[in-house]
Amino acid sequence: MCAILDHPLILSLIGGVLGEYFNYCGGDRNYYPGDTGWHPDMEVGVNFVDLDNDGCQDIFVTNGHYDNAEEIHEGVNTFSSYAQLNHCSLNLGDGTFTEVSSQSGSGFLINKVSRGGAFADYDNDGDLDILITNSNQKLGLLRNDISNTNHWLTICIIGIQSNKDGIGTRIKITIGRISQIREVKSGSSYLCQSDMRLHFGLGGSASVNQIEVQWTNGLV
Ligand SMILES: [Ca+2]
Ligand SMILES: [Ca+2]
Ligand SMILES: [Ca+2]
Repeated sequence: MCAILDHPLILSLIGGVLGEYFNYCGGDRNYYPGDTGWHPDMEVGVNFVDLDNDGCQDIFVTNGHYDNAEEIHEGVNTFSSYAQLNHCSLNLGDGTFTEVSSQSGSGFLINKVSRGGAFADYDNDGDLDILITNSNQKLGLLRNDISNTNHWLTICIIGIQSNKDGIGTRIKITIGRISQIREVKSGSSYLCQSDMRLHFGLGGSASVNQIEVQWTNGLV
């Protein structure tokens, strides 16, 4: 069974927009929103991240089979491959996604046994970049060159009464009638740690109307 189905957040979304994404998650075949066919992928790491700073969470998926290469070679699993391609779908903000992996550069054309994804703006140019962990293979670092004019906001939480890293702190920003919520986490994806600074895409807005901080001790 695919690990993502064990996550209560994913379960709550299956009946909604993302139901399309998880039509079949038996470990061998999946369908990416905006794409036209089934893929023999494992979806080991499913990550929600705003890669184009438009304020809508996109989906980045790391793929690589659990069955080892020898089992697949001997015919135990004849449908999938051990190494697989990773995938990215952009959120169009209207309840649909478009699958953009084939237009996203050479980093998406490499078959590896990927496990997890970590996200940080490592070059501090305002967009989130992607670090990919691969089983018994070198890491992958994908620099985000999407280069649009969207604005962004990055918030670093430092606790004084709550824990120093602010883990569990929830931030809500509001622009007009639209709000976004992020929570400081100490781990994400499979055995990965993303930047603990919270990153918000603001789209065309250069400012926000309100920032609300809900600390773990209850203070707001
Ligand atoms: Ca986005
Ligand atoms: Ca960047
Ligand atoms: Ca960039």
